[in-house]
Amino acid sequence: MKIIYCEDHRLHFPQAELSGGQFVTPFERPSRVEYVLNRLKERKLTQISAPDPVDMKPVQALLDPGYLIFLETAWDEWKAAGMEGEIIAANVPARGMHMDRIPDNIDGKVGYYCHASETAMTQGTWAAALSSVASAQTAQRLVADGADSAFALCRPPGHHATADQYGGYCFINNAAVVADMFRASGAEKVAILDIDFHHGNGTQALFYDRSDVMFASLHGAPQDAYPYYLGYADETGVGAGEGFNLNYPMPPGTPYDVWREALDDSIAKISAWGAEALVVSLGVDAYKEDPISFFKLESDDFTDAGRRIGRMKLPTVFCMEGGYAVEAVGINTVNVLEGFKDA
Ligand code: OKP
Ligand code: ZN
Repeated sequence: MKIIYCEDHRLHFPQAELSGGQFVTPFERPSRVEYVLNRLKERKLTQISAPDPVDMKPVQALLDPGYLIFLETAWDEWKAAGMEGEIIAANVPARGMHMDRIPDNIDGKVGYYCHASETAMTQGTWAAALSSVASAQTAQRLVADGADSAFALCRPPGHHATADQYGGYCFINNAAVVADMFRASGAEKVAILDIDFHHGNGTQALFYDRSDVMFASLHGAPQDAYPYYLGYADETGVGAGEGFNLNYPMPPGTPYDVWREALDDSIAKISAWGAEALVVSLGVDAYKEDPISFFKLESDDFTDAGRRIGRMKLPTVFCMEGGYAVEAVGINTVNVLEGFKDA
């Protein structure tokens, strides 16, 4: 399996994440990628290359133009306004306020384009986010050109980012861009399977009214887990998209046998629909030791999950999402890929 990775991810490393009322070192940190790279090498998966330059057209086609300009210019505006620290959203439009009037003040703009203030932006965030989506795009082109599968070692992750909001460590929705590129390269039906512990709210929102991209997400129930305000089972799509959004919220302590039933159900639905290409939002934070999650998967379970996904025999692009038990992130991620290849 070809692996695409860009070292520019390191340009995004905020000092601080707001967690439990304190600033802590972000859980989503550069070393996560190093653990995955080391494990890939240990397992002799060495077909690793850098991405081609980012192609902004598919990104612009999917996302809000004002949001993209914001991401590109926010740091300079923040500094020009005399802000001393990293960009952190301190205000967001709440119930009863205007949801569609964009302030001129950068502090107001940040809140408008952000949905979760744990996520800081820095000088290098935009470049890192572009390098992440570039890896996803290069992986997509390899698969569209005939490879069975490819793994984009994306960082920062993407599945919480919507058309016009960042948060949950995500800025550009890599998996969504890949799905749209599969549509443009001829696939009529594209599925996105999100096995990250957290609900892929951004991906759901981007395709909620569409019948050409099916979205399935296995995640911690919103009553108990970020992103809290989306991810219920009764969110099934709207208009033409009705029936094409599948949510599998699960409670604290969920073990693999329960999680696997959800996985099998999602796989059965994607297969029965006749998807022609698959994008996997590959987070490994369902792992039992993950510091910010509450499922109970063991490392071997990720191999089994990969095998089940591989049995679909679909052209597949994996996009890295979350996973914060850093020492196990490499093992669990590569287990999914090896299970997939072994199917
Ligand atoms: C991103 B991905 C820690 C709370 C963290 C945000 C989680 C973002 C997860 N105090 N809340 O889906 O792995
Ligand atoms: Zn996650």
